[in-house]
Amino acid sequence: MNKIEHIGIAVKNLESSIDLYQRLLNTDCYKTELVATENVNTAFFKTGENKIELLSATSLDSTVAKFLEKKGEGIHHIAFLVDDILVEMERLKSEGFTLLNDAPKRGADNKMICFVHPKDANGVLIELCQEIKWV
Ligand code: CMX
Repeated sequence: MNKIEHIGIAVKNLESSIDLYQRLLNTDCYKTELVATENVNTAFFKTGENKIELLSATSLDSTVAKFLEKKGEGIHHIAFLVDDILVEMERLKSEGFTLLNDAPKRGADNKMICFVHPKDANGVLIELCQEIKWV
């Protein structure tokens, strides 16, 4: 795996959290995006080379809504950039990790994504992501 691509933070109220993180990081949110397939609204910040993704739920059955109910607001996942998501998924499967999707799916910020179950990673939800290249 390559560098950490972003850290995802689950928040109850995206609008007020955008304002809070703008003041905290002293930088503007550069993008908001609805990811309908994941039932989340997202907002992205850049700090140097690093990215923060704020996530709020768009429905009660969203995985983020469940997370907020169980654990409250806070770090939801760590995303790693990979060169080839299919190769990395095969490697992790062969190492015995539980992948939460059989095939890469389209995530926020122009990425193909796949998740590793937090039970297999010391309680941390891991996301693999690969930039979608348009031809
Ligand atoms: N980080 C750490 N632990 C988590 C977690 C998270 N983000 N989400 C759930 N868990 C824990 C739960 O607390 C629970 O722990 P206990 O068994 O100790 O209570 C355990 O994982 C299983 O949770 P669950 O409630 O039984 O199952 P869920 O229905 O909540 O599903 C998970 C959990 C990880 C399988 C589901 O959240 C999932 O598929 N996540 C991947 C997709 C996703 O999170 N999408 C939103 C982000 C999209 C984006 O970034 O664009």
